[in-house]
Amino acid sequence: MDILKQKFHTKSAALKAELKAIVKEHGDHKIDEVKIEQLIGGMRSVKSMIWDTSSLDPEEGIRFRGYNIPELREKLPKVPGGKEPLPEGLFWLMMVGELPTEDEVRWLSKEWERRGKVPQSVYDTLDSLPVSTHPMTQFSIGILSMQHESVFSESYEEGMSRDDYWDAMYEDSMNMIAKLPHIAAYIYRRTFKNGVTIASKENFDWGGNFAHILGFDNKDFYALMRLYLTIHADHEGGNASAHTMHLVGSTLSDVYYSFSASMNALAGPLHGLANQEVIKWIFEMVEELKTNRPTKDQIRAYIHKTLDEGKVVPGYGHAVLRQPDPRFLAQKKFAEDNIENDPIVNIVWDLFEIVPQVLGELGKVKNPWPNVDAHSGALLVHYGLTEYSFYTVLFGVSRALGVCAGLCWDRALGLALERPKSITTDFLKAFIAKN
Ligand code: CMX
Repeated sequence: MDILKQKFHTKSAALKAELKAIVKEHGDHKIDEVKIEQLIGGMRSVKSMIWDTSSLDPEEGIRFRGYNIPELREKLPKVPGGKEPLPEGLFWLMMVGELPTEDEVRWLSKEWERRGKVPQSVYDTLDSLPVSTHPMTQFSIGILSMQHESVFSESYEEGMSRDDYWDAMYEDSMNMIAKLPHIAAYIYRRTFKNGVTIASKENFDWGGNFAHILGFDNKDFYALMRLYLTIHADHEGGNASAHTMHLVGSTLSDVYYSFSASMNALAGPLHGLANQEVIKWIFEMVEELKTNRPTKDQIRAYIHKTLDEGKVVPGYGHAVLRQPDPRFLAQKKFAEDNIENDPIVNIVWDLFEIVPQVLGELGKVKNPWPNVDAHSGALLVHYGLTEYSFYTVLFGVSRALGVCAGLCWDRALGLALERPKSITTDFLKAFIAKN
């Protein structure tokens, strides 16, 4: 058994026993109540699932196993001489709750390199789709087309014991994560670069190699990719892509079914697709104003126009956060450290000053601050990755780390089939009349 799997098994078996005892002793204690506004308003803040890999505080933002983003940037292993954390290290942390050593992270990079070969049938499936197919659709189909390789599904069919679910889920998760950059890069190159693909570098890290096979051989872009893949990985369990993974996986669907579904949730413009929408909206502004150095008054007027047309300002607002997203701030810091006077980055920074004022004046937006998607596109554009319909795929490759770690834990803890209770509007009206 490999070193990560061994540690995961020891830790998860202990927590499983603890949870069993908690249910036995405290199972009937209430932890939350549901208001009618939550029932109708997308279940905001209803405490209803276990998710240990990260947790989100409305004021402070995300912590991964207790570490915030500045702490991760400092403490996670890096490439020699590098400044940004390796996403492999974050996966290790989410899986076992401990910061990995340099050796452990190097082992994981090698392990994903070893498991990374994508079956030709996946590329053939992708090639059967029109190149105009949205990259997220291609990504979801590419993931699902690997399902026949699932160790979990095969073992289940052969009569696997419930005690072994975690083991098969670990194998599937490691295999799939290793392959995702290759599938994503293939989609990028077939869609935007005439199908000319680039061979992997040997003995390279997962994020650095992803940047390389996308076609961006620049050490700052490698660093950006490592940071990007780290900060997008997880945002506790209730967001749409994580919750979808958890829900679909709870039926004992394997990682390929679950993650393909998760990516279909990420593809919505109120969730991950917002990263494409932000840059599209900025490009449209630049085109309409015929300048990539608009004044603040011009930007303010453009925001008002967007709102007057009944649209949302992409990249702003959040269902849980009530402060600027630390993932936005981490990307801003990266730009401050590495990029000088880039017009699109400057627009993003001007928006950061103006949008919260405008949204605040509306009086209804609970969080007028930027989220992760408000900054990511400007950094990618700076390094030449301008094809914004691909951006959500990058988010998806990163999100796999958090939701796969989550799914391994779900199966290791023996969490149940998810099945909340729905009610009819007649039931609701009768309840109100009675109470
Ligand atoms: N622009 C305009 N109006 C906004 C807004 C924005 N960015 N954010 C919220 N509002 C509006 C809502 O549409 C809602 O209006 P109505 O009452 O007229 O329906 C009102 O403000 C209250 O909404 P809220 O409680 O503040 O926000 P929600 O929890 O309902 O929604 C979110 C959260 C993210 C869907 C919303 O802020 C939004 O649409 N933002 C733009 C899209 C975006 O950036 N999504 C990415 C989120 C991060 C991610 O998942 O990647």
